[in-house]
Amino acid sequence: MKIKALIFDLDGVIVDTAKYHYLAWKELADELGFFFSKTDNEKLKGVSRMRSLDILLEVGKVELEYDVKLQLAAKKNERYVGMVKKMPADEILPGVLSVLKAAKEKGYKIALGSASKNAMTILNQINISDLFDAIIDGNKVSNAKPDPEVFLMGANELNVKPQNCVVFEDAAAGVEAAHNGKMFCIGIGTKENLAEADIVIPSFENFTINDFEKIISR
Ligand code: B16
Ligand code: MG
Repeated sequence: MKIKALIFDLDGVIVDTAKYHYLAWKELADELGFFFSKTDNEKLKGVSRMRSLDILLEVGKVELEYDVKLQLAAKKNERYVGMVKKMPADEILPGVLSVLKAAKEKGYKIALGSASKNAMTILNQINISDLFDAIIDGNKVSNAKPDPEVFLMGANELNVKPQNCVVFEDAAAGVEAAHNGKMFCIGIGTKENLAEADIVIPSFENFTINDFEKIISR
């Protein structure tokens, strides 16, 4: 593999925003009168905002008109953004910053490939937007993961062929998206959750660019 670019998912890879998503969704479920558990929240990882709402409503067995759903999604997002904007910069996950910087120094191109429409807000909040050569987020794509659009758009903006890109993903839908785009995928998490990933690492903690190069030279 001649790897020239690294594409990072955001939520769950660079920063653990899942906990804020959970709090905001749970508040909505509480208001609608049902319990939304942390286990249920796992199903929302990597999934778009409106699809997340549909999953939440399925859990609560609640059926609503589309207009109402739009209002609820907006309400949840307002609460979520309120929390994210208070997030301190040191919430960037351990090891991520050093891998990003080392990759850049070694001449790899770096892109973000996230389903989130709030990606810019989050990157600015943790002061790392300057490290990316391309930022593809939920505002730019029309097809959610597992569609490969977000990663293919990233490769295209970087001017690198998909087969020369590696994707870092924490969600099964994202791993599938990377593979649908013919990209090698390093899962961040557990083998149980990310069985389809080419290799899984628990996190970037103690992970170096040399470890990365060993993986891609196999
Ligand atoms: P927003 P990622 C995804 O981000 C999250 O994993 C998912 O839980 C969320 O619903 C989605 O972004 C949309 O986020 O409501 O901020 O647009 O993992 O693809 O970086
Ligand atoms: Mg993610």
